[in-house]
Amino acid sequence: MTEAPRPDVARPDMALPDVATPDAAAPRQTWPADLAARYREKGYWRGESFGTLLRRLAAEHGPRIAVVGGETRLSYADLLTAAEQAARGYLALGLQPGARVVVQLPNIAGFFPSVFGLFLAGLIPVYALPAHRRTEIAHFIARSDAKALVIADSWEGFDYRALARELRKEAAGLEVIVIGEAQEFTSFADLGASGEGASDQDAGALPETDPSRVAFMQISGGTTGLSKLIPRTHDDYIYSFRESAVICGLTPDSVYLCALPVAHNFPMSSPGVFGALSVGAKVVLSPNPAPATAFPLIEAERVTITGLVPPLALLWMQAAPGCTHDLSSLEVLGVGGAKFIPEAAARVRPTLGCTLQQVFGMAEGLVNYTRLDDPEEIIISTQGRPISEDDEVLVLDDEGQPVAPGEAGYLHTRGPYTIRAYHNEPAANARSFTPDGFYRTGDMVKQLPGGYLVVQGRAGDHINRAGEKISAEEIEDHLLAHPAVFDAAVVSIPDAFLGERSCAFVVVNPGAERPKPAAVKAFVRGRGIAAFKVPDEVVFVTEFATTAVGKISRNKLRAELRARYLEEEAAK
Ligand code: AMP
Ligand code: DBH
Repeated sequence: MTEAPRPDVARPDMALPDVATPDAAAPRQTWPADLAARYREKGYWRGESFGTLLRRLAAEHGPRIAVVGGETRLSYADLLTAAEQAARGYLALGLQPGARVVVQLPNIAGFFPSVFGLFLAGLIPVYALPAHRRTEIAHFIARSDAKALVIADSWEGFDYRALARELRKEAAGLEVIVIGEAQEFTSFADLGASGEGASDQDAGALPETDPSRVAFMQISGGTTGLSKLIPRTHDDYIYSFRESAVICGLTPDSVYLCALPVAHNFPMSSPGVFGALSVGAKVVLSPNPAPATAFPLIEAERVTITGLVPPLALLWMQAAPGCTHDLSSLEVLGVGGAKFIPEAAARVRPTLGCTLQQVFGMAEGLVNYTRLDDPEEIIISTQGRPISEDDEVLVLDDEGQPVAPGEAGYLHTRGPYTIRAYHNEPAANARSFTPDGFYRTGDMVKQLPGGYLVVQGRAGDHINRAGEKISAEEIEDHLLAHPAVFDAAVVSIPDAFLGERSCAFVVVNPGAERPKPAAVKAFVRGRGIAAFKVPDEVVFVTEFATTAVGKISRNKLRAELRARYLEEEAAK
């Protein structure tokens, strides 16, 4: 692997303006015309937007329950009414169709009316996670040129209004909309509440949306530097979750438990909350994924399907045997986000009494599933096969040549729901996409007969910590900001529970006093980033290896540090 150019972290808004469009920063996503025509012909892209989808669902399933979150139960009809009201409210605030709106919401029912409201208003959500903090949200706002932020008042002891106040210091015009107690900000509940009878006569006031345009932006876990924004169109994304719903056996009687953060691509779309809604099923939001929270919900709502990352699946398998809750309604457990080892996979059916479905996906597009009726051997030992027969998968060697069947190689892919470019990232785009439009996933896979993939590892330098991807480079940059730090390298260390944990190797400045590891961690956390990115371990070393020609590549350095650490651990 060649060393990637380091992005300019200090200037996240650096983008090439496009003079041809009025909104130069508007996200775009386009496929070559011949492929777009093919995807339409084959019925993948149906020309339905999220707004039209919700209207259709409300017409077909009106009184049925769509969303359960805490005490709130919304029918499909309720959801449409609330979303239309929100849409008018957003527009009344002066937000123009096409504008980006960062949405940072936990697993609460209000997620759905607020997001569908944005879709109906032609606004473009940018999904942040509840764990993100000042630095990350500021980056998303700057990179997307967002005009508004939608948050909850507070959640799990964190006050998101305080964060919004901080952000407003940098982005004075930022509109902040709060679900809950709004304080000085705009209350979501007041949006579009223009008095009795208003909704009927205003019903035609919402803009038309072109389904081939960008609907929202997801966040990439990021292999280098800061998270990149992933523009997904209505057509492509709706196809991915509509087909996922079929593959995952969803029917209107299904009940999907959203235990992972709803804004994450996996619980959002694989098949996720949108896949469930797309067939008229019921979505139940769990405030967190702990067995103590989720198990009572499974029993009370008769949950049939959910999705977890491997460490949580392990936790559930540990908790299930002794628990007093009736989990017998559970039919399918999707596990993905990181590699689920076969030994653990084999225990799912015996301990939880349901079918395991391995899910290997990425917010950039391609999603693979084991099929529910696959032989147990395939379910346990592979990460599934692609959704679509038009998902093109290449497994390539170091020279870019296809490997022999069954050999490990780099996974490249393109298809009807895999992006062709990140938003405003010329350097990353040149690196991550081939000239003929394949996405270089960075994953190492083996392809078995039938197209089943087995994930072997990956090429890039990120840490996959319980399904959360952490860019080594991003954390190294934060460490370098510490006055006592001369150099830093962050690597992944295999971890029995998390899959991987992060370890920061730090060289202290000559003359500086060596800080305590806890102080280094506190410093990184204090930089305003998500807690999951704070290094799990800090190891001080006297110097980093260099070669005769100067500094060795960071990838090599990280690999060496990791190898030395593992050797020392093994010798203990
Ligand atoms: P992101 O691009 O941030 O959405 O993260 C997607 C990445 O997560 C993939 O490219 C894989 O590296 C990893 N991943 C997702 N699901 C699995 C899985 N089932 N097994 C192994 N790795 C996975
Ligand atoms: O890890 C992921 O990003 C992921 C995992 C499973 C994903 O995006 C998905 C399914 O859609």
